[in-house]
Amino acid sequence: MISKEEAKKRIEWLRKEIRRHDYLYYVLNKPEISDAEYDKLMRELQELEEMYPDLITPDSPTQRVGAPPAKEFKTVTHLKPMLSLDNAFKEEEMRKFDERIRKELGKEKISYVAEPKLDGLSVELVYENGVFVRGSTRGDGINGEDVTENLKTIRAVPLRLREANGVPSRLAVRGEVIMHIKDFEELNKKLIERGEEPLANPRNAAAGSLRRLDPKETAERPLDIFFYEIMVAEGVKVETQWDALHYLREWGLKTNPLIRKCEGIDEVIEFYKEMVEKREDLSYEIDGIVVKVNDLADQERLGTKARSPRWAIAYKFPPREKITQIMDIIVQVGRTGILTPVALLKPVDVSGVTVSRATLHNEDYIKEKDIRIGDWVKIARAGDVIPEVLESIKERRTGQEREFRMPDKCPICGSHVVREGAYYRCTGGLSCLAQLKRSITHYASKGAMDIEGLGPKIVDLLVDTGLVKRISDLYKLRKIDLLRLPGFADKAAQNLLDSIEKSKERSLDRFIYALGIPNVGEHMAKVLAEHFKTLDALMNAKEFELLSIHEVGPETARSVYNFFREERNREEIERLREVGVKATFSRMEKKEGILKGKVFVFTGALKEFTRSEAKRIVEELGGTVASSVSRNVDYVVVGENPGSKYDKAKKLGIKMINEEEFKKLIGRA
Ligand code: 9MJ
Repeated sequence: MISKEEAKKRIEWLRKEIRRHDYLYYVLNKPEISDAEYDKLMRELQELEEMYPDLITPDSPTQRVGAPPAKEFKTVTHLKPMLSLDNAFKEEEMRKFDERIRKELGKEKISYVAEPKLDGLSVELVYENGVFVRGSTRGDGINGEDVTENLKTIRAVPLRLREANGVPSRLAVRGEVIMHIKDFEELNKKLIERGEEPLANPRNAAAGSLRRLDPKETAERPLDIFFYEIMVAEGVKVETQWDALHYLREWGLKTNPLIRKCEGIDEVIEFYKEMVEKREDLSYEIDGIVVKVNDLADQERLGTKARSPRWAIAYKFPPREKITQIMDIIVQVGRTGILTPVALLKPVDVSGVTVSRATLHNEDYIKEKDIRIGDWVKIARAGDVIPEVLESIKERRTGQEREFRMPDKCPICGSHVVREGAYYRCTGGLSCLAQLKRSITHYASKGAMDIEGLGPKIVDLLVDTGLVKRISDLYKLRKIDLLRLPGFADKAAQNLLDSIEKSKERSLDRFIYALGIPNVGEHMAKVLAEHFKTLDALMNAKEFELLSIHEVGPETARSVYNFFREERNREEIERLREVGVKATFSRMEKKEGILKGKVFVFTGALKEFTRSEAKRIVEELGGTVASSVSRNVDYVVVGENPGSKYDKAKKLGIKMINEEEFKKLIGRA
């Protein structure tokens, strides 16, 4: 056993090293080690702390989750009021804002800082001598709720500041807690699978997740944070907002890389226009920009009104809402059998995208909002989230509208429908063709077994003609079967067979994800593969063993365990192995990829890949993807309708390639 003296030294080294990697990952977005290597450092630290519990300190990276559930949140008075912002919607209002400030300060041109306005939950964090001691929600601006333990579970919140040129004896900072759109969608999928209410949007999801009384539940929710304001910094002189952002970054507090210093209002308006476009590419939601006078002495002179500063304003984006009519309401059956009512709409353009369907979530939602077939309704689209019906406009009713009823039989297979919480579920399992089709589509999808050419349309054909009755049937398809199908020429048939054949070689983590186990997304599948190394070990794992894995919560452990207790799942896995699916563990070392060290930026739409697919491919090959163009970038991949990144790349003389060249680089041409 290692002596206490040695353990202490090693613990200190490990903590420092883990903090350094957190900083590289969260603030600089330039990780140096793989997730697995990071986990190894964490595990070693945990083991040493278990051996010598008196060496545990509250700011140790292991202390993120551990506090017991609270009965209620305590009230905290903020060190300084957390102000809200006035809104502007038009360029004209922004020019007036600028005019007023120039007049009051007697300056010709104002230096501003323009920031994307994150649509999340505002929080205050207090650090004393570099250690995180308290965090609270905005509340009414004066008093908020103490969510210290919950904030600690967010990995991007440092428990200790980086000691770059010293830290303030007391620091209060403001930031926004957000949930990324992809995480929000995965969370909703999970909630639906468990028969719980899904959340309305990423903002509500972030707020609801942070305000769980049990910090363990917050820890299971993927939250992120950006910092944007220093409220108090004792012992440090900060002169401008631009410097403040610089300090935040130095102390290890992540700031938004898109923030820009603008000289004069014209540059602010230029930034706004760029962000309107950029908004579509971001992984999180923004609802405008925040414009702040850069000079803090000037801010002081301008002062505040009752609740909002006179030196800042929110310049909001136009709402992504439209009014249209519901032509019909149909019911869709998802991969796990959940029935979702979907409104078929008279097509409308919502900020550049034609929308002809919108989700109605569930029967209760329709009842509560009294939405009927034939109603005129307000619909909204937010980022990549499926459009939803917000409300019906009762004044426009003619009396011809019809109420919607949930069917008591599955519209696809006729099986019984059971109610689970707010949801209805078809009991047909994989004998329901809708569930079977969606399971196969998921199995073949890019992040899973990546069977090129096996999209929803072909899956429909294969299932409807009876060629495929279960996933393993894919591997029994013959060319003559495919040639009988409409639209299949010799080449297409051969290509599909080839890609099905190739999928036998996919790695264990992809196979685990492809199985469609509730609560197991791409990341969790990697965690499980990394831990168990073989499919058999995973299949035979006991629940407690699953639970002991860092990152695996009780829901996931139970769901994985139950999945492998089902005889029909084990049988199907056996059949897949018999036809040659290997699902072997392969360590994906970032550093060995053919794109090792290369930095990519994407602009414009690609034909064959979504942004997240392209990003995943680059990362799998060892490269990284940046969100903006700088001198560090090696390639800018230019798709259709490129944005301002194109011009910037041209200015900096960075190599630009088209989609075809990109495909060659990644070995897919
Ligand atoms: C958001 N929501 O992103 C402010 N905000 O500053 C940014 N909010 C703010 N700044 C002072 N970037 C009051 C609110």
